[in-house]
Amino acid sequence: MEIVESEGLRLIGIAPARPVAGVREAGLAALKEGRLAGMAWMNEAWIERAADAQAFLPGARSLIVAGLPCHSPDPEPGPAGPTRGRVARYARGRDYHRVFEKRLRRIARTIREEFGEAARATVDYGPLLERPLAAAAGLGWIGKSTMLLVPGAGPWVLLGVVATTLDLEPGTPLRKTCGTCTRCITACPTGAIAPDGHTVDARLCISYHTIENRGAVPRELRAKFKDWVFGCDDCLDSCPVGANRWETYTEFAPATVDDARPVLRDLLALDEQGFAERYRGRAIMRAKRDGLVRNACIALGNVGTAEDLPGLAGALADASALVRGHAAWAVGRIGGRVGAAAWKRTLEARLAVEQDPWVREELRFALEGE
Ligand code: B12
Ligand code: SF4
Ligand code: SF4
Repeated sequence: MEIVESEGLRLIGIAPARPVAGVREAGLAALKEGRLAGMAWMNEAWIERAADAQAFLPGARSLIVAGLPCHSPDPEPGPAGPTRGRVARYARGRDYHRVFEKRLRRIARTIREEFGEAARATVDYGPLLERPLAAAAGLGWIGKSTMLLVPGAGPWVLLGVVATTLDLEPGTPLRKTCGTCTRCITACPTGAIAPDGHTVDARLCISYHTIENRGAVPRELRAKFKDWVFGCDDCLDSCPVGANRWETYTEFAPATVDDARPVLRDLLALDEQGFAERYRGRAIMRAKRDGLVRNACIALGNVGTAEDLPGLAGALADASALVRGHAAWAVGRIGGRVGAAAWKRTLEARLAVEQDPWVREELRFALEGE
């Protein structure tokens, strides 16, 4: 696989381009039981296609599954300073979709040009369920967290696939399991991983809410989000597989402390233009400006201090109702913690002018408590 290795991809495996037994059914069950939450694009037709590589590339015989490592250590901002949030490790540098896709597309082009065979690449959003294919290729095994665990690297590997009509020797699935370990299940702050593992309920998952959810985050979940503002690595961080191996594709590593641990007040101050300037070319764009500022409000509600109240007071007047409602929640939470009296007056003043019924409800909740 010289063409693959020439792209700097070391973690590779080959799967036969056949559906993996049980995967279609597992995907449809997740949809039927509501575990895919509001990801409307993952409908029945998408799952049917994504479970069958023939729908992705008619006549495909082999799937080259590649992994890119993304385990960079946390930069430490120092003991004092403003309140900071946390970004999942995979999203701290350049958008992995772009970085990866470019390489996989070049591989597909080489296959077409040099071998005269068809080839098509995808990373993440293309219609292919990648983890079961990676397991079928022998790249790793699917852990109880539902992450693909690669020996030595653990869950810290991002996946991409090149489907081709080339006939390549497939790998052998590993005979490994998680054994009696249940660390990820215990570590998940919201109970999103099933008690026996192997399924994640996106409705409870911090990663889903901070990245994919375009609406309000259920109030009962917010306090469990800690300081996460984009994605969540708690189940990955708890995994003993690959835990001590810090290896990342250079472009995914944070260049500054702010890439990994953004100052939450700075996020509140972002307008559309500021957001685009700061996050262009990064996976964080997926959350959109209102989503990221909503997430910053939630994180501030959990870890913010009295010094964050003026920024949140500004967010109470944000153009986005989504932001205003979560800012109200955050003001109520910080106010309750620090006991400052002025926060109630801030909320009351906003309630006097607020028109949006949902934001009014959030303001009342913040004022009255549970
Ligand atoms: C939708 C999605 C999400 C959703 C739902 C996640 C979930 N667990 O279902 C949300 C937004 C919550 C999410 C979160 C994250 N995601 Co995501 N996500 C996806 C996406 C687009 C589809 C996954 C999917 O369809 N899930 C639905 C379930 C039903 O399918 P599945 O998990 O793929 O496979 C299951 C079944 O097929 C079944 N199965 C497999 N074989 C068999 C055999 C039998 C017999 C049976 C019965 C069942 C069965 O078990 C599998 C595991 O549960 C993939 C990319 C892709 N195209 O595949 C990335 C992907 C899975 N995500 C990825 C990442 C990195 C993450 C996060 C770590 C990001 C973060 N730090 O915040 C978290 C981790 C959360 C977690 N524990 O899974 C990586 C995972 C890499 C890896 N090493 O596993 C992927 C592959 C993207 C990529 N290209 O790298 N994600
Ligand atoms: S990403 Fe976070 S919330 Fe989602 S399953 Fe893992 S630990 Fe739980
Ligand atoms: S934490 Fe333990 S149970 Fe969870 S995926 Fe890792 S090895 Fe498996």
